[in-house]
Parts: sequence; structure tokens; C-alpha cells
Amino acid sequence: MISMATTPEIPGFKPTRPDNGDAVVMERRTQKIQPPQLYQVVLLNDDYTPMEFVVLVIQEFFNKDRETATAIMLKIHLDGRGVCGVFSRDVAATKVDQVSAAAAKAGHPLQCVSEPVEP
Ligand code: TYC
Repeated sequence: MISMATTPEIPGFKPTRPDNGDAVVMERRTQKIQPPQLYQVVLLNDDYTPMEFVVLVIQEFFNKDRETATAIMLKIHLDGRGVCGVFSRDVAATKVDQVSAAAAKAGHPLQCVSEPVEP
């Protein structure tokens, strides 16, 4: 049995077979792969969670200094929501779980969500 040579698969190239069955030309194609989607972790305002608790959460889980954490907390308090950090999908999901668990354990209604960053 005669085996035909297979055309190599090269990302970003399209093989074009000539009519005569000879050489294969690899056409360069525009790159289609996209960078991974990033997710922002957002804290939501409520009327009951103490400001100090929110500041501590932002310091602890988002590695912010006290001044930055206080500024983010006040923005959430005034605007209703605020971005605490931007992460890969898995890390963002973990942050949401950690913050939600800490809030529940302390008996506060603090809500934390993650959402895709707009391009
Ligand atoms: N609004 C809350 C208060 O006045 C403080 C607060 C800030 C709560 C940010 C949640 O994500 C939050 N005690």
C-alpha cells in the first residue's frame, strides 16, 4: 500500500494543494486566537455591612493598602458598586468565593460578583 504524505498543520497557516499534486503551499492567515477573557471582581453596596469590614476585605483579598482600600470602599458606598481587581476567570471566581464566605461568616450581607471585562 502506498501511503500519501500528510500536510503538516501549522497554526496561522492554511495549506493549499496545487492541481498537479506536487508541493503544498502554506498560505499565511491572519492570526485568529484571542487573549484569554479577563474578569473584574466587583463589590456591591448595601446598607448594613460596616465600612471597616469592607476596607479589611479589600485589603486582605485584593492586596490593597489601607488608603486604596478606603478609596474603593467609599466609591462603592457612593456609586453602588466598585471594581476591586481584574483576574483570570478562575482566580476571579475564587476571590468571589473567598469574599462571600468571609462576609457570611461575619454575618454581613456584602455581595461580591465577577463579570467579564469589556473589550
Ligand atoms: N453602605 C455601607 C454603610 O454605610 C458601607 C458599604 C460599603 C457596604 C461598601 C458595602 O460594598 C460595600 N455601612
